Amino acid sequence: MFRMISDIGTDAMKDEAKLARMNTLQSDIEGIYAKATVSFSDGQTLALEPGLTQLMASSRNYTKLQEAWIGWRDNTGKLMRDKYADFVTLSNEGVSSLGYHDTGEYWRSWYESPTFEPDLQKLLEELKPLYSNLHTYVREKLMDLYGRDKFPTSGQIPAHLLGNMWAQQWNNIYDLVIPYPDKTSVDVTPELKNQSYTPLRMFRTAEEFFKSLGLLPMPDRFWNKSIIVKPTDRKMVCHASAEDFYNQKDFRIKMCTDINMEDLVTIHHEMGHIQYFMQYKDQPVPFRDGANPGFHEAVGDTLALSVATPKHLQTIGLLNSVENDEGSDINYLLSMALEKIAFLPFGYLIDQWRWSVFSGETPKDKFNDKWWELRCKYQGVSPPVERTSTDFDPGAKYHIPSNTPYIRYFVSFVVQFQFHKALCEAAGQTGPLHKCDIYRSKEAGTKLGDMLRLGSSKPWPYAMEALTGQPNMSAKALMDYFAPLTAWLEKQNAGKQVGWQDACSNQRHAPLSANEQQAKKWLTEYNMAAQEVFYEETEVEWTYATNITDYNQQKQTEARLKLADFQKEAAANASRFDWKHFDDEQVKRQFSKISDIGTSALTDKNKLKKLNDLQSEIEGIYGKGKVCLGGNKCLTLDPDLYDILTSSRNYTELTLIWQEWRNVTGKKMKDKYEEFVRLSNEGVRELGYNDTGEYWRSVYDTPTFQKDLQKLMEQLKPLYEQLHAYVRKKLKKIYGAEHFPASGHIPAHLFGNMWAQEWENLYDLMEPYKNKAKVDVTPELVRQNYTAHRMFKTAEEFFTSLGLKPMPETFWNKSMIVRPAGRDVICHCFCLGFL
Ligand code: KAF
Ligand code: ZN
Repeated sequence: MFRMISDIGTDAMKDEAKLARMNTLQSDIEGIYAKATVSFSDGQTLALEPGLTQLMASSRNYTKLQEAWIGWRDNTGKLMRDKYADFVTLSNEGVSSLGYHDTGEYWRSWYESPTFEPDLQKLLEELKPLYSNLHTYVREKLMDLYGRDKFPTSGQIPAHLLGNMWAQQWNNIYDLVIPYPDKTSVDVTPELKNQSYTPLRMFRTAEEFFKSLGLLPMPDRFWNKSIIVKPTDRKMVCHASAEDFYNQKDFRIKMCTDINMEDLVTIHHEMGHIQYFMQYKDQPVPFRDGANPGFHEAVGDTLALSVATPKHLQTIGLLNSVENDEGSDINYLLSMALEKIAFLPFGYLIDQWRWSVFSGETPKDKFNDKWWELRCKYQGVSPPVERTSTDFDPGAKYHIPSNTPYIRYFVSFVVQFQFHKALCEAAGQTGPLHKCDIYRSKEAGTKLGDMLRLGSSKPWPYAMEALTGQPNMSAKALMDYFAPLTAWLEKQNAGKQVGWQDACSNQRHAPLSANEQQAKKWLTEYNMAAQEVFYEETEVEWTYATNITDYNQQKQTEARLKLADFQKEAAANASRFDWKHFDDEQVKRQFSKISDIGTSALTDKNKLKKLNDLQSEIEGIYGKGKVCLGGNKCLTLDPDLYDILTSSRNYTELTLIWQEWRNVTGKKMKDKYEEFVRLSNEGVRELGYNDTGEYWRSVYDTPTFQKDLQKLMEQLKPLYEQLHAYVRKKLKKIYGAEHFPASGHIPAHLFGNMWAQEWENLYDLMEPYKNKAKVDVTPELVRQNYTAHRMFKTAEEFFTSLGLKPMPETFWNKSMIVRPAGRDVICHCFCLGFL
């Protein structure tokens, strides 16, 4: 095939003998791949298609899969390693006469972009979080199935467990990872078999989709000359391909079609190539090519994104019922992610490897090491058995022996979502991207056809702009498409170690003890039950705090006791497990938290009840505290006393309310508090803590916690002292020096705050520069008639501006943000998370 007339690649080789030698090597190598089979220990022999491919897709037998995986590599890559090394040398020599440093540089030149490599790297980085989350979710499921002792401690997934010989797409293990097994799943393979689909009917189905967009039908010659089933009488390279014979009428596909969903997608892929050939056939020969190689790969895949939607599959009679709910949606998106997201690092790394081989950075004896370095790092997959430098695992993938560049597929998997989005817009589809089906949209077809007809007559950004309205590659459309799944996966992976280390490790996880296995099960049950108990308790706390009555207090005490009982029982159950020796750190940590139940540990039920009663009573005293200054008006803390503290500068008045507040709260609870302390300490001593303070400090997990705090205090003290002295001087002027003790202290009631804990209410008295800008916005809030609700909304807007989550509906419906009339409430703001 010609690219551009003068850009003839390795054909530029001056030395005819070398050119011939190179071509021989190339066909030898491809021959090794095409003829390879694997013979199993049970006597069975399988070719890649369909036998090994089906086995990798459907077997769940660890050793059988491993046998297939090793056998395929022994009989392909390993046998071609020497020839491949020679081939690389000759290939580089060929392109050097065109002025390229090596074959990798030559291949990259087709993209006509000086920033091609960093651009790809950036795309991959954007996509990595989504891939990592998918990887972690899948790994967890596979660990449950095959046992964690099969998995390296470095976090990768053994490469033979992902339903595909190269672990490049994971859709064949969909059945092992279905999010909602009871909801719609879109694997139409059984239905294709059920309806006795033939390869021809699958091809006709694909063609019909192209035609429905007003694109070109496959010509008669295509149907007569294409090979769409594996010939039985001869060997053939089964890897699917599409051929342009450059005579404007001969276009063919060669494919060993199997009756399944995956091959239905591949047919669309290959037909996309044919459609491109036909659209640009009237261009001069040098322009009969894709805008770039990635575009060529993306055409059929773009259409297949519509074809795969449940709605479309239903339209063409391959799916019976389509449910429209979140579970079915997630099922679908996950299946698409196994096909599209799983592929991305694979698509990226193949040519990272090959470019480094062509450039000489990776010499022959490091071929395989480099390969696994990239596989471990980018894909997070590991070899199931140790590999050596005589292995040549890249050669087990068709595109290495056939010398087909691979970065085009990475490009394709990104741009096909950009194309899909643009075509969906042209088709007037407004829903989410993953539900869009452009079937029968002539507008979409016209837009696509116009772009395809350009061939390679213009640099690819021009074609990109013609279709999508902007000239760049971007991951945004893909991320948008998968957005609902991204959120869902993050939730599934909460508390799990997401990702893996760069390098693979030979060390495997210890097998889960029966004890740890049971513990994991128990933990799942605990989490479900705990969520309910916590919810109930929180609801009761809320009711009391927002309506302090004796009845509600009674209810609160009961709920607290119930929760304590639950925690005590859970802790007792947890102690039956040997959790301190578990392998899974996350499980260990959960057990440690479940066992750490604080005062609920009190074994004596009466004491526990007493402790809770005291706590409620104490809180009640505080909540009901009012200052009555003669007359009949009694003042609440919030807002009455706060208002006075904020504005009054009357020494006597301030003294009075300061003192009264302490009389009606602290003083009244002193005896109860003493008893409370005693019981609380008794509780945590049952857990081995000396006292409640020690227990509270334990949550910081820091042995030097108190010392650290002390050091911080010392560091902060000079600044505090300066502030203190400044404020003291000003306050003395206002209230008279006679109120200030000689020791240098400031009377605690003069700070505009009941506890002198914050002093911002003194700002107007302290202001250093009277006529400079002030940042107290209170007057402005009042002037603009701000409501509590508007203030909350203002705050929320800041969070969302950072891309953080908005407050949910229930937050706005159920929160209490102003003091209600006619009942006592605890106004000290507090947040309850209802689980
Ligand atoms: C793509 C899509 C879905 C899954 C996986 C892929 C990546 C890749 C793979 O690893 O299977 N897909 C293919 O290899 C599909 C075959 C092809 O259509 O890309 C084919 C590869 C090939 C075969 C023989 C010689 C050269 C290339 N490409 C073409 O037939 C082709 C491409 C561009 C122009 C003309 C023909
Ligand atoms: Zn292709």
